[in-house]
Parts: sequence; C-alpha cells; structure tokens
Amino acid sequence: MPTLYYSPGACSMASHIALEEAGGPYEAQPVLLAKGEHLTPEYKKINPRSKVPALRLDDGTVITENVAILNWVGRTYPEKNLLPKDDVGQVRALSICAWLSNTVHPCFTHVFRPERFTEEESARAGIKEMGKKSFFANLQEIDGIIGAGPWLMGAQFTVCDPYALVFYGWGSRIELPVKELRNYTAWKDRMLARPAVRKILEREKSPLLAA
Ligand SMILES: N[C@@H](CCC(=O)N[C@@H](CS)C(=O)NCC(=O)O)C(=O)O
Repeated sequence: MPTLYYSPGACSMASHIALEEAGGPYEAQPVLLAKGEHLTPEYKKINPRSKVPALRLDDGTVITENVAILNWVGRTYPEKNLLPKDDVGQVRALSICAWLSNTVHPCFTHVFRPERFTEEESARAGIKEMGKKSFFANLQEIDGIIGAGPWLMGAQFTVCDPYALVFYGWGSRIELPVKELRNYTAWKDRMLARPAVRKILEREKSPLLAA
C-alpha cells in the first residue's frame, strides 16, 4: 500500500487529508521535523531533498511535492471527484495548487526560517516582518477566492481545499488576525466538519481543532 511520509503540522497535512478523503488504503509514516528525522540517511533514501511530504507507491516510485501528490490522489480516485472532470477545471486546480506551493508557502518560510534568506543576523527581523505581511496578503487573497464557497473552487470540494487549510493553520500559529477573514474562517469551519479532515487533524494533533 502507498506510504505517506509526513510531519504533524507541516505542509504535508495537505496530502495527508487528501489521501484520507480519497478513502483508499495508505500508511501514514511520521517523519518528525522537530527531531531532525528528515535529515537521517534512511529518510534521504526516500527523499534526498529531506522534505515532507513524500509518497512511496507500491512499485517503489516516490512522488514528492504536494502539487504532484494531490494530483496523483485526484487522478487515482476519479470516483471521489477530488478534481474537476473537465480539462480546464483540472488545469485551474493545478494553477491554484501551484500558487499555494510557489508563492504562499515561501512567504511563510520567510517568517519561520529567515536565516535561509540571509547570513546577516541583523537582516532577519526585517525579512520576517515582510514575510508576515506578504503571507497575510496571500491569506486575504485566498479569502477572496473562496468567496461564498462553499469550497475553494466553488461547488466542488477538491484537493485544493486541504492545501489551503495548511495556511489558515499557519496564519493562526503566528497570530495573524485570520478570524477577520470571514470567508476563509467560515470555510475552515466547513472543513472541520468533514470526518476525514477531523481524523487527520486529530492524528496530527492540530491546534486548529481548538481554534
Ligand atoms: N514545495 C514542497 C515543499 C516541501 C517543504 O518545504 N516541506 C517542509 C515542511 S512544510 C519541510 O520538509 N521542511 C524541512 C526542511 O526544510 O528542513 C511541497 O509542497 O511539497
């Protein structure tokens, strides 16, 4: 059965929820970033970049990157309707996931890991502050995309939804005023009402359950 390598609270939560929503068999293997488990020689054999998520398929193929894993989930379980059926809809889903991955996530990295962007200790506070501002601007954009919803892409729940939940959680973690984002917050409550989402948040002991 496929194995998902994840770390609680990390961006891997997107792939974790999507796999649970798909309902097929998979094993969830924790790789604790806080304990440096992603840096071990064993994990480097799975993902030499030392990042989560990674999904190991039955034939040994390893898929990295949320965008690719989410796509794999949507295409592997078409009956679960986790991707739009039409070509343009599928490409729009890909476009949203790519933006979450290449723009929204890196803004948060500026806040969480400013040392990755400068060797100057004195420059880090500024990088963090700017990251926080851009990250919140991205959350506001997500709020606008959700609009009346009920889901990110409108009527259909897709693999984009679990991905957007990661960033609501991170915004709340760094004490951004996420509750002011009315569409995003109402959507978060709808997400939390889904059994598969709750199951994974419980497994990952997510603070979102108490938010
Ligand atoms: N673009 C990648 C990002 C993966 C990524 O940066 N994962 C983080 C957790 S959110 C990680 O493993 N960080 C460990 C590190 O950078 O040391 C994806 O979406 O899968």
